Amino acid sequence: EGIGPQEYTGIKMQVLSWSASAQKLVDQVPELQGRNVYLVAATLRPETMYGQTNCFVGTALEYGFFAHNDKDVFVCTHRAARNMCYQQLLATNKVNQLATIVGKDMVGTKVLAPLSQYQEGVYVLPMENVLATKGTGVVTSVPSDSPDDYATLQDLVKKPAYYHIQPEWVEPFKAIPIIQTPQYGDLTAPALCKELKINSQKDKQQLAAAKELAYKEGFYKGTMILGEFKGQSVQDAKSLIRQQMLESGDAFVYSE
Ligand code: A2H
Repeated sequence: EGIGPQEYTGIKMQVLSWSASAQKLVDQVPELQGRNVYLVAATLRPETMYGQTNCFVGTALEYGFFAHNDKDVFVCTHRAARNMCYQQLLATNKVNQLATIVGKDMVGTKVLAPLSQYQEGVYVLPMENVLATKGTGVVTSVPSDSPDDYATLQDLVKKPAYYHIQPEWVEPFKAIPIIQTPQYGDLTAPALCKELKINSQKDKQQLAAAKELAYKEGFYKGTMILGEFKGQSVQDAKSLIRQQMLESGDAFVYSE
């Protein structure tokens, strides 16, 4: 990692319907009744939000519920909430955790991913390599442009029972072409995973290489092929899309 703070875009993914286990927990917390709850994901690539197909949590990670204001509650790690407090993103000066939930209990929850082509909602799914020490612990998934996301989804499609998920939470949500590059066409991550023979999220070394290649090619040579900034370079579109999401209230600036 580089030195100095990393500036992320926090993406608010509103909960549309909880998984059965999460619903049970939420029902027991008076402070959560009548409020909008959002899983918040930290991303470095806001221009890819058109291609969101799901979001990922770590099954063993602990998440908290934290009030953002009177109406809205954020779900993220306690560590992220502490950072958010310092950045005046939460309702209180000190971290006030309203409830706790383990990642596996949120799997199967349906959330609204802003800008996604799947506006009826997408599912919360498990990822093995979600770090507790980075971002919010919630990762929004863009399999068209993120090799990690694509490889993880391939695992889930191949072994739904092993991962304790329903095939319907994954299979209908195909990768969406959103950015074109000279080298990899309009589905950069699938093309790179094929080229580097990546078959699983467990192929960590190849994934690190793929991540680097995807980022460079996408950022320096990519063109948007979907959405309001279609035809513009990724370099130009990135800040425009980010700004738009900040203004609409679908996103916020989050640093660490
Ligand atoms: B990125 P950096 Cl399309 N654990 O968003 C593991 N990965 C995490 C994480 C965590 N706790 N928190 C965030 N991330 C992911 C989009 C994306 C991302 C694309 C392509 C590449 C990419 C959609 N997923 O990241 O170590 C998030 O995934 C590759 C670098 O701080 C976030 O941006 O650089 C990125 O890693 C932040 O990683």
